[in-house]
Amino acid sequence: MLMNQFPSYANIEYRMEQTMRWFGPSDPVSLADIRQAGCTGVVTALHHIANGEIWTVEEINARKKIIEAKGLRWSVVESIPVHESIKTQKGDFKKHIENYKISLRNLSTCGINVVTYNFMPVVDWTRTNLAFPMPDGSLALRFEKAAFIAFDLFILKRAGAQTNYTKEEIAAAQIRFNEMSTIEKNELQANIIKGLPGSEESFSLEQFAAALNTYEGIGEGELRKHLIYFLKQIVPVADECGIQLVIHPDDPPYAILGLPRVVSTANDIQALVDAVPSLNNGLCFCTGSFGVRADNDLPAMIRQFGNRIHFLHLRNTRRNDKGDFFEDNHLEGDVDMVAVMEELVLLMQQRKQGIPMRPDHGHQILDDLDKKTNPGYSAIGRLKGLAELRGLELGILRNTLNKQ
Ligand code: DNO
Repeated sequence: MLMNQFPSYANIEYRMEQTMRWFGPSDPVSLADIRQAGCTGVVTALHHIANGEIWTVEEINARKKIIEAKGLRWSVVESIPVHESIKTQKGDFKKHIENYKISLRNLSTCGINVVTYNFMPVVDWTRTNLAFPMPDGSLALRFEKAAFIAFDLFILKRAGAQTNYTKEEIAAAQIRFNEMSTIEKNELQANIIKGLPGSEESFSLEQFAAALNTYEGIGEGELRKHLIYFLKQIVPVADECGIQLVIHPDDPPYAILGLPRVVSTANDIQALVDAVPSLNNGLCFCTGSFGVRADNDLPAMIRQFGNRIHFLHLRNTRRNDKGDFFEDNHLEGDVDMVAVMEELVLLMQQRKQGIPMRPDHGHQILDDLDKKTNPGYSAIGRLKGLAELRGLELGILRNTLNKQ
């Protein structure tokens, strides 16, 4: 193919489907904003429906209509949350699994075929600081280990927490706690227990402690067993109605607060694949979550699980040797985004399919610094990430296709 015959980005057949997350009609970022960012699709959920309840065809169609009226498509559901009872296998968890199946069938009836979920106990994604200043004055999200441990030991005062940390970690947390103002302590607590955007749970400190206690006796082995049980129940339904289920990895990708986590590494994913091989037992490939661990080789993971990656979250993180990380610019940080994109371009050409992608999070920059935004989900920071990723993909595509 000659350079000057190269199709424009929009006309390339197998490439990422550009989407952004939208939190529904109350999101300060509008569907028009998302469209102007160059997206054709939206990632959203029926956040007003209580966790564990059925998503009816009427509710799904009503939301779909709003999206389509703005010239966009509802590409991916993120998320149908998994009720805590399913993770602990306590109480009426069987009823909640049945409800989940009905919601999947209803989504399929409405023509929506990719569904994201996670299996993190009690808390979804976790950060200690939602406004970490970058040298250029923009604000980023950050996870600071000493602050997190300080919350666990000195604010939550979780029984037995001392045994989860080394002496050095406890000492660092004590120093960090001593230097915190009351405002900072309150913010830290709220960031961890009030729920970040998209996590459907919000707790008081007492409720939080009680929720953690429901995991007594549930270690990694049990949690994995419960997840596989859940998959064995829902994947056949997904197969039947043509839904691609995609599990989101743990964020951060290791155990926190004494709770097990089982979706953090390639081995974790492989265990799920071995138990339930259907390709509808899929993966939301979140580079920001997996990328926090130096032992996760992201390009290799794309090669290993490529045929079941049905949704992409592209974002970068930068870690230090203390176990802290912050969310860096999309093309900077520990994730080699160029290598990741090269694998993804290859994968989509091989599969002859585009994969929906959303630029995951973004810094607060420019006008968004003065606006009330959902942490991580400001318009301009995400637009910047999206534009960079789209350009990177086009450059790689052009190179790859010109060689064919
Ligand atoms: C954070 C998000 C997560 C994700 C869920 C999926 O920004 O990526 O909240 O939506 O873990 O269930």
